[in-house]
Amino acid sequence: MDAYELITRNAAEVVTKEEIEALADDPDGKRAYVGYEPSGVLHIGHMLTANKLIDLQEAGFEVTVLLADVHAYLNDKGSFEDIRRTAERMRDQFIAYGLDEGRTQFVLGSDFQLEDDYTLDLHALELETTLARAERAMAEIKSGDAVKVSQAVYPLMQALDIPYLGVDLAVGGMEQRKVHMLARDVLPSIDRKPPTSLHTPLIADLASGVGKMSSSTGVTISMEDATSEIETKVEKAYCPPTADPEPDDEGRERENPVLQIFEYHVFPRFDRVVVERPEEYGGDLEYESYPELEADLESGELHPADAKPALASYLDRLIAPGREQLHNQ
Ligand code: IYR
Repeated sequence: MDAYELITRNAAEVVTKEEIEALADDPDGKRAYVGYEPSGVLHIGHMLTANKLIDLQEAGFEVTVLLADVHAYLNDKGSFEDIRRTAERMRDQFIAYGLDEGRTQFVLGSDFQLEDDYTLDLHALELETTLARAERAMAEIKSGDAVKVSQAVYPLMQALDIPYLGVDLAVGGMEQRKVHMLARDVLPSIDRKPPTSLHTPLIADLASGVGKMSSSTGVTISMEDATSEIETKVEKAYCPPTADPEPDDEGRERENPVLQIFEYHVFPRFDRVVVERPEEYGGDLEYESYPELEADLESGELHPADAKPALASYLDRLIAPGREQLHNQ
């Protein structure tokens, strides 16, 4: 796979294609980052962007993980002390998950976001941005219903992180895209260049296939889950024999989360996927790429009842090192 393909595989969106092509021409020493609000333990959402960081490391990039303690605080995630403690624990879980320890720089937001220059640049961005724009950027990030002043400061700080961390590429889930678009528009006003970004897809709710999977509203898979919990959650997952299900009774779009997890979590990390099946049902199936598995599910060759235990077993393998790490913490 060439560098451009590796950088962009499984991305829902890149901004812009030309800028990513330029990075892919000479990726060595380029730097990419993802920021995470420290909270709880790693879950499948963190793991999706981490998979992209692993792709980028393989393509030659240096990686920064921002443990965004100040952002979590602004988003009402708890006391600053608690958030800091959670951040320390997350670092070890990312390494256990597979980020290259020697080539991943972990930075706490509070290490640079409270400096004078940063604060003054932040105020300059505040002058350039309407409250309505900041609020729109936060629509899929903010917690709670009420709009607080902290939520208007939040996306501007996220924009400013990009030049302050000196990164060439900002990575995030699709829910981050409006913040990155705001950053593109507003950073030139303080003589910084508009950032290049890459957004990973959102995985649908496991049980219904509707909306997006979220630890606050539905079932998610986390590093805390025991093998048996993963098996049960996947067993109950929505998995019609198609990658393109019909909308539900209320007309809401649906996805097949089982296939999405195979595509975005399993195939990027395993060269070969084996679905075990008793001899009388045709014996084991082997796949070297996601489209082959999708085609077999759609044709009926692969039954959801066989695909699900295989998915649970690969997910278990992906989270086992992190689970171990948690037990040792
Ligand atoms: N908004 C992210 C957290 C975050 C991301 C980046 I990239 C930053 O520079 C700062 C914060 C979230 O929703 O978790």
